[in-house]
Amino acid sequence: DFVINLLKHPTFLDMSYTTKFIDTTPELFQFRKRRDRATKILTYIADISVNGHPETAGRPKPAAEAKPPRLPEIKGQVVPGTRDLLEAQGPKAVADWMRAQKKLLITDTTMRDGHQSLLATRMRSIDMIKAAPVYAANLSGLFSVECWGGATFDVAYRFLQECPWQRLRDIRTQMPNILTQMLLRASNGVGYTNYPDNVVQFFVHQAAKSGVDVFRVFDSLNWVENMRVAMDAVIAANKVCEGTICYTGDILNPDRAKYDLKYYVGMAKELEAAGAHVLGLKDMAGLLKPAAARALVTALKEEVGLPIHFHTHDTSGIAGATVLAAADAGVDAVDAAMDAFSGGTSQPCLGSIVEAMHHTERDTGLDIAAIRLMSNYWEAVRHQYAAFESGLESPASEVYLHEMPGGQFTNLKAQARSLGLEERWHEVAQAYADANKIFGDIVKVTPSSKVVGDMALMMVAQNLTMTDVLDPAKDMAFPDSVVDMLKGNLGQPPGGWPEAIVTKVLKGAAPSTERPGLHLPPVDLEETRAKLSAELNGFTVDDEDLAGYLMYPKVFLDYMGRHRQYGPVRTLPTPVFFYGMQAGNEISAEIDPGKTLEIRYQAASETDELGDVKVFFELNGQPRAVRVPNRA
Ligand code: BTN
Ligand code: 3PY
Ligand code: ZN
Repeated sequence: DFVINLLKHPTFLDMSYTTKFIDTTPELFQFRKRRDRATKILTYIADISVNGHPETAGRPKPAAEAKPPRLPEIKGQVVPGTRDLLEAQGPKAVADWMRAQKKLLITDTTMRDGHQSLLATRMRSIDMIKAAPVYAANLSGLFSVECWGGATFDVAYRFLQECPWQRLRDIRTQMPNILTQMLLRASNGVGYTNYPDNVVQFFVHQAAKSGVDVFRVFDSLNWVENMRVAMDAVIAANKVCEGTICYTGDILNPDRAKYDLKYYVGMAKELEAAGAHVLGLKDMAGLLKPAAARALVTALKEEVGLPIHFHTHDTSGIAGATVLAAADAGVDAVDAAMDAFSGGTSQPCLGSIVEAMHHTERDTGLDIAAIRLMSNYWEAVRHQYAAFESGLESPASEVYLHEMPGGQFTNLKAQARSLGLEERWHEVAQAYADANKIFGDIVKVTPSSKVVGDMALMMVAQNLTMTDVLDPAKDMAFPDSVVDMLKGNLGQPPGGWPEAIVTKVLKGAAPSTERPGLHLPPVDLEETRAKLSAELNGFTVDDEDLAGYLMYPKVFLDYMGRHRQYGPVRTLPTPVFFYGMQAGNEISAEIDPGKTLEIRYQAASETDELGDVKVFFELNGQPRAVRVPNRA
């Protein structure tokens, strides 16, 4: 098939090809004959074994002696948990129960923010799905497991070659008694831009159907007006709506009066009036200091009738103290990551919080031995992702200067590296703080944080100071994201955008101050489905696929293209997915419930005259060979 494609290709026929032709002409590999899924997976393994995975090239490798992750034993029956309460009595009953009981409730963030903040969001579904039944049996006292949303949606399709919806369904099935939780960027869905209202509604509806129980809904500028569509959709789905405040600044600092106690209490009341069941307090950068947490939680408990769920990051190294202060002040639930996925830009340490509360009024009731064993599993999982570690070595009080979200920190560092600015990281941190001032001191969280990051990188790369940027006489080209934000396309920050920078960036054009969704026409869902299906040669596009495509059209199509070529690679063990196999290795991959491929890697040929390598496998005891191009 390959040779036929090659011989018929116009570039080949007119002899204009170069040595790169085969590598740069993917249609040569589009064979008419449908290959079976086993062959596709073997092709993937062969390709990675011969060429390496593009994402791990040049990165640190897992230690040779690293042990495979071992799951803790299941202890006893699966007993009813928070999910059973939601199913039986609905979201209001969950909120009432949270307030009425004394324990400090715990959300485990390992499967979402933990790896998003430590491993560039690269944890694969298989490592989570295996853990889910152990959570159900041994950790049924958790309030929730955050395992979806944020950056995980995009990264699953884009980098992990797997379907985020399937991950959700599988976790849900394997862990039926604990609430699942997602992070939703309100009208920005799980993307970086405002979507039409009906797309947001469709997405929430599908997420609820596929298995999300608790939706933490936030807006990247804290604009409640821009949160209502998403919040209403969650409420309509009869799921828990956690209307969320993003915390920035410092309520104890009189020089940061824009975000003072009154501001947060006011926003909390707006969220309560908007119908939130739970009040989320999202400290995405880890800026809330212990004394401020005490004051803020106390005030919110007095002024608002909702249970409060606190989320923070340990970038500064003192998030544990903040959690304890919040607990003392009566916060109802807190987020933490399993020990092996905690600390640094991630959440504070779950096991240590449980220990700290033990034998106090607010004992969590969780089994510390079960937590330790679970964390041992996560520790071994983390070792498999050595390529994605950030190398951040210690806590950093610099976070109070730049205020970068934990989930952005390592990403921005990688972006700086790719621009040759890694040596100038501390300048980037300062420029990030300056860019924030230029925009009038805003909340920085996806997607507004990305805009501030883009601005900061431009300032450092072009040696621009804040004065340069604000100078009306000094002409410059701003990043697209900055232009878009100042046009009003992410919404309005408290007090509006500063006039001078808007005038300069928009060159006098008038910005919009209305809710972006007000002017985005609804998408015709059925027409989009039909077009997408046609583009995919008649593939049946279900609601999950459609919702994925609506969030990320190109990312989704690229995913589908690779899926056609490589098949269900999500079923491969993580080391094989990233590094392939070597002669003598043997693995199994369960491609459907009960249908398992036993794969043994035998040998690889020399590269032939077409530039291909032939790789020999044994598949369920039968010899199989596949041919892949050697791109090395
Ligand atoms: C990715 O693109 O990062 C994940 C999907 C895997 C794509 C495969 S990896 C082997 C082959 N070489 C490439 O450069 N892409 C495909
Ligand atoms: C996300 O939106 O992905 C975040 O983690 C924001 O904190
Ligand atoms: Zn977070």
